[in-house]
Amino acid sequence: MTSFLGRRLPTLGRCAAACIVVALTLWVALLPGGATADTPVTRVYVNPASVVLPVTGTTTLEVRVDNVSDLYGADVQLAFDPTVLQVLDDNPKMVGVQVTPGPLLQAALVDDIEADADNNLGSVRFIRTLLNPMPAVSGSGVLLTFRIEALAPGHSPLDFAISDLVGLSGSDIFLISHSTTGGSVTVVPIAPATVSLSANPGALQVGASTVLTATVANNLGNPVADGTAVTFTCTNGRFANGSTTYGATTVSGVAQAVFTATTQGTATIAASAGDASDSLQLAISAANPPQYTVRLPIVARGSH
Ligand SMILES: [Ca+2]
Repeated sequence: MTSFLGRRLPTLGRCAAACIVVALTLWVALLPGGATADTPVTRVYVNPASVVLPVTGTTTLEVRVDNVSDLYGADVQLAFDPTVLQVLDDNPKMVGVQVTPGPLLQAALVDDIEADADNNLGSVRFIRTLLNPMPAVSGSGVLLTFRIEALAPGHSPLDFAISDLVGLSGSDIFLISHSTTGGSVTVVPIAPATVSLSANPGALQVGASTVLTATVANNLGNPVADGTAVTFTCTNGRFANGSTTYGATTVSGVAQAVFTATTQGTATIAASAGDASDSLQLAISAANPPQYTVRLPIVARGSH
């Protein structure tokens, strides 16, 4: 992929950067892929490499550069799945979604060509160069940081679409050979944290039915996602499927089941979702005795 740094720098029009620009453009053209014969000891990677977040969870990721020598500019692009996560804005005062430069490529004179994210395309782009007469930097450090929020369960890679490091040594400008290691984000559903079970009516006779309502909330106190599985169990009766176990799923955090009492006594009803559960007891009384209509024969008593 063509280096955006190489394409953009010539348009800057800054005298300080002019010599870098011309040489860089030539070097980018002469060194396709940035490969050199040197053994790569420099490393560009996402840290931490792997994170697991619940839906709505947030965390900060960084792009680090280790063991670099004479670094003068960088152009990196990370690709992610925008249906799984989004990048949060680090600078509300600017239009767009900004990421934050790290300390590695900091100096009194720098040019931030791009430091933002596109949450529609699923891209983070960071292009920055030091400006003459700032000296090149060597060592290890954070190139940029960005914050992410988990949107929906799934898995998103954080792959480097571009990772160009530009070095300056004396008057030589060159691409720095390095390895790149992307990252990954796994988003998991928020687990049910509480189940609250109720019955209406709360007492019944043998043969009568009651509606059981299980309200399931997550650890944030919000209704769990629609379709969360809830399992009802009972004694002294049966559910609408004729069994003592009934499976239902939530809508707006609520799942329901119909229980019919079959045996006088106390029925224990339970509902569970994930590791959360609740139970209640229902008093079941004997059915009313059947009502009979008795027709007595009418005996005519006549007079003689
Ligand atoms: Ca912004």
